[in-house]
Amino acid sequence: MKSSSCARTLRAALIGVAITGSATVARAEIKDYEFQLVDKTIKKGDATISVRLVHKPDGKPVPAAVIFATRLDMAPDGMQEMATKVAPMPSTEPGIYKFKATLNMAGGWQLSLGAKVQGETGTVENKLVLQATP
Ligand SMILES: [Cu+2]
Repeated sequence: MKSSSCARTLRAALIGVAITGSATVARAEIKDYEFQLVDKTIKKGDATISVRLVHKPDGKPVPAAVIFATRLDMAPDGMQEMATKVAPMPSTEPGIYKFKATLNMAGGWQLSLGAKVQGETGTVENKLVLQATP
């Protein structure tokens, strides 16, 4: 009698853990996605910047996300006010997103990106730093 009520208590405790655990996973899911630069170094001038959106737990590329490039500026070199336009370009590779930009100065550039992923709530937001070479 005593041991079976113990088992019941334990089972209830385990169910509690399982529910708490899955709630944590759901909240953390958008954090499982990140942008990665395909090339960290790009020649200055008219450039094509390619980024990969990946689901970190399995490393898989994420196609069909809604991407918005918010800003490209020279903040890494202390020139936040030096910004340039970023225009999305078509990409043929799933999970790869391309942008056209004029990097008119060699040095560090920061690309701020956002994404909405199908089936996930929230927004992926990353800042990527690339180097423009002379
Ligand atoms: Cu600059």
